[in-house]
Amino acid sequence: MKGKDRRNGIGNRIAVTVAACVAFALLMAVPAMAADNQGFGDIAGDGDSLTNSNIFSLFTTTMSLNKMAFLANGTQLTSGSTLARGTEVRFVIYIDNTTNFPLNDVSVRDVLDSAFAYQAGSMKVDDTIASGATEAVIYSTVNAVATTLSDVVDADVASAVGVTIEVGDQNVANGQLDVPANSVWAVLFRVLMQ
Ligand SMILES: [Ca+2]
Ligand SMILES: [Ca+2]
Repeated sequence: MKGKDRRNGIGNRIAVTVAACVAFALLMAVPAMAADNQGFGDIAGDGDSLTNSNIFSLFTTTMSLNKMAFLANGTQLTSGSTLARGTEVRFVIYIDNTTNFPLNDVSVRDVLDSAFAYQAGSMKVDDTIASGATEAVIYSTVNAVATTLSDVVDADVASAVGVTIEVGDQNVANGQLDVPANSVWAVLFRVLMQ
């Protein structure tokens, strides 16, 4: 179920940008695509005098942005749950970088519906978890981070201004967000249901 449910009736929206590309949250990872590259030529016009280069293959894959929600006691919520007004919810957005290379210059945006009141000073991030971790481990790790980021736009990677959570520097002048190779990056913030 992780991150695959788009039916968020309260209209909470996520957008992500990786480098120059903008994409909405994906249902699932796109299978890896292969691309081959090979050079060939000649010597004095004689192609037989110069063999073709080896074929160099590279693969691409699309990363997925995932969202989870938890109660303050750690109970994971399913999308569509009904909560009493005043309930604290901890949202977690994460990317599992399954590649052997870092993701450079990632940005994430989450515009909160008016039913969610962002709790000032509640933003935490973590990128220390190995790729493939369970959602329970991702939540418990980022929830246990002791240091919160500032809500203002400054040198750290995240901000919460009005109803808009911004991570990375594509839309505002936060610090740049890079996700290490073979690692999960996660952000957690708290809201109260209105
Ligand atoms: Ca900040
Ligand atoms: Ca950037």
